[in-house]
Amino acid sequence: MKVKTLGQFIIEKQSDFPYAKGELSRLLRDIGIAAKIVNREVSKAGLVEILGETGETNVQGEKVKKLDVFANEQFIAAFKAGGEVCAIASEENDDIIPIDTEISKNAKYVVAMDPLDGSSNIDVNVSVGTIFSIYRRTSLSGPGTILDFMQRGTEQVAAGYIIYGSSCMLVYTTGKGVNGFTLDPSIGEFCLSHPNMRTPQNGNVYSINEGNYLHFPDGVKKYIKYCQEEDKATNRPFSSRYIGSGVADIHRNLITGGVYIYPTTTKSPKGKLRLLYECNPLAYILEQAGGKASNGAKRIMELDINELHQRTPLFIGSSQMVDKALEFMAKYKTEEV
Ligand code: P6P
Repeated sequence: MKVKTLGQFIIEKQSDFPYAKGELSRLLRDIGIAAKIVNREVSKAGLVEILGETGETNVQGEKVKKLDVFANEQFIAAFKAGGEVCAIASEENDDIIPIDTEISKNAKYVVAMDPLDGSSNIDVNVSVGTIFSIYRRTSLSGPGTILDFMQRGTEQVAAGYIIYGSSCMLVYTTGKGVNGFTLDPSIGEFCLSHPNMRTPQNGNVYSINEGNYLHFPDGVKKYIKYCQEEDKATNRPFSSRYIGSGVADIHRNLITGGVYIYPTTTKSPKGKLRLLYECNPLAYILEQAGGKASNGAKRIMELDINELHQRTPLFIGSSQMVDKALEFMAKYKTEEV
């Protein structure tokens, strides 16, 4: 089979955007380069020097693992070197990172990212991932500002994730479908392995941390019981699959069909996942693959955003499964989401 690298694919698809003069293409290539470097370190994570914790905690109050810091630094360095980005928002940084270098003075884009999602799984060799979201800047010139990030998910220019698992995959969309690339370590290139990814309209996998069951909204409790009932006509009971690494769960469900839910809990009364650099990019990908993403009442990509690390409940995956869960949420609604 003829191999098509990420670089070849990006250039080929550039004609989809006649107005673009290659900046987005270069930015996507910069992401691919940083992903290869992070993957190399993640695959060595079993070695001592980068395992364990820095002892610091990030803005989420979570213990920061060295690989988190490494991944954050690699992507920031790649974006700065590429010159296409005027500001970065990262899960690892309280505030935005404005970029004001000579080569970025005409930068058109801002990037929001979770550099290493699921990092609590690093030490136990479970897949982790990077999630990124790209917007056109709204500010006119100079370094970007926080207002450049206060845009609804529908304004995204591109979004994607890298999953560092049994193989390293880059999955992204620029609004014309979803394509998946697998890293071939023998040539150090991401190669097109999953062209035009479509998620099944239905599935029989549900992903949720049932340890929080007692504190879930009634609609979620009822949906979980629905998933567990015997009913051959609808392939129930469904299978429960929850890795604890959102990118891994959502990537599996994208391919096999399924639904991932992180609802409100007492510990996370607004949900745990972040709207800007987790939910919106994942929502863009799932919608472009024929799936759906909601906060339990509203389309994720239409939610207003007014703070960088804003959290939201997330129901994402096969459209018919998300719809079913939303039916239960509407029927047993207790408060405005
Ligand atoms: P819990 C990882 O921290 C994450 O943001 C998602 O990737 C993952 O699905 C979820 O949180 C796990 O959270 O509370 O179930 O351990």
